[in-house]
Amino acid sequence: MKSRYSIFSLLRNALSYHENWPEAWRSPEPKPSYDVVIIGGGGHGLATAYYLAKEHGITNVAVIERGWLGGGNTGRNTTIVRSNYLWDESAHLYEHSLKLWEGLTRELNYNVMFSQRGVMNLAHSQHDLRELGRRIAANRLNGVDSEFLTPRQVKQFCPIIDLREGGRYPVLGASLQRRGGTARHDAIAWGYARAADALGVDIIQECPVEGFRIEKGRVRAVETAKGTIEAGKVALAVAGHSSVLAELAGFRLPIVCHPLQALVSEPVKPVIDCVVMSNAVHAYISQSDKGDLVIGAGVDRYIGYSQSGGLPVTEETLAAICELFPLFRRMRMMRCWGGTVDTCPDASPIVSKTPVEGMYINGGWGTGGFKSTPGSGWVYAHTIAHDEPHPLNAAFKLDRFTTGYLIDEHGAAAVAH
Ligand code: FAD
Ligand code: PYC
Repeated sequence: MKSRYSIFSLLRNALSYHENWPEAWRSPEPKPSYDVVIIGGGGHGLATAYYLAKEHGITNVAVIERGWLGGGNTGRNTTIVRSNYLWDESAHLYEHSLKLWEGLTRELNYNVMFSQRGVMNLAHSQHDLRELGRRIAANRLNGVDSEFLTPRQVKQFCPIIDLREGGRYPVLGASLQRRGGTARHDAIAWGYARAADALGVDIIQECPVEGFRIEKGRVRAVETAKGTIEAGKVALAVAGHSSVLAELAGFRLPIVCHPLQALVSEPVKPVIDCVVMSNAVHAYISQSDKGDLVIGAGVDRYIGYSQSGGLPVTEETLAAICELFPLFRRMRMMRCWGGTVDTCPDASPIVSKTPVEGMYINGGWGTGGFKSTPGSGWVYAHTIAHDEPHPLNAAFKLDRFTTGYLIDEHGAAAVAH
């Protein structure tokens, strides 16, 4: 790998007019059979493949993607990374992920542009203040960096925010996780894909999975647009399509899908060097290295599989952004898009075995699965390799919706839904 990506090859490629670049991963035809077939070539599926190969020596693995790598929510999100979740189970899982983020560029030898610029969550009411206060205390008990900012400290940390009295959304304080930040979403898919491919994983794009062969309660094969592929184990990592695939396998999930949308502005010089989120006003903002403002909304209340979202949500979000940041009122918006987020009743994910033997599910990350990509892949690989969850994901089982052991993270999700 070293010689392929040396400084000389970097120079050669830089001067090649973007022609004859080596492929970052192969595009093989599927083999008749694999030890593990992972369905879904988003960050979670690709990270799982990488950690299966790297941590568990399982390399006879295929990742089957119906479209292109990262074309789902991985390439559609606003890239916020943080670990300030309320309950111990979540804090440990997301913090494990954040620690992996901190070494990921080096681990993958791929610049994932992880920028720990700090994530601030605003409080606009006494209720918000109490929720943030409780969460900051819980975070600190779990060793997760988290601090409270007074309005004056909010202004110091983010000088362009408007805190004048009488605003529609008065800021009474904020939580700050300084180790939180943003990353490049495509890079996470490409980096894991290249590293998994180098370890022998087959990545197969434009290959929708259309069904399963299940015999005596055990999965034996997946039916795909490129034919039947036998599989020792099958791992779902299809985010907004989890329920669709589960139905094909004959079980139900407590997952509801909503459109979640985002938009970017025209690029401008650096003006905001942190991430600001406000659950209550359904808006969050950061600035990309290219200069665009990256703005996101709360979920659309309507259930659906739309990847575009709707104007009423965009209007509400931009109204809030303009109220909090009046200097953005004259900015032009360039593009908006949506993704399909798979939400569980407790706003926590499922990383678990399923009622079908040999089949596993990783889904329900809803509005917050980008930050967890490395950690999720890591624990999912362990679960598949050992046929048992790792202690970090033991609580995120499918049966918690019948045992009642829910992990309610609606507050920490920080995106209204
Ligand atoms: P995906 O990237 O969606 O990958 C699933 C893949 O499965 C897709 O590529 C899809 O094509 C494939 N697939 C589906 N059906 C089939 C089939 N039948 N056969 C084969 N392949 C199939 N999270 C954060 O932590 N921070 C954020 O700031 C953030 N912002 C967001 C903003 C928006 C607008 C959206 C939509 C989401 C946001 N999220 C955020 C959530 C985050 O994007 C997701 O939780 C995460 O990316 C899910 O990754 P994934 O790999 O599971 O899913
Ligand atoms: O989970 O931090 C998050 C998030 C931000 C925007 C969407 N999700």
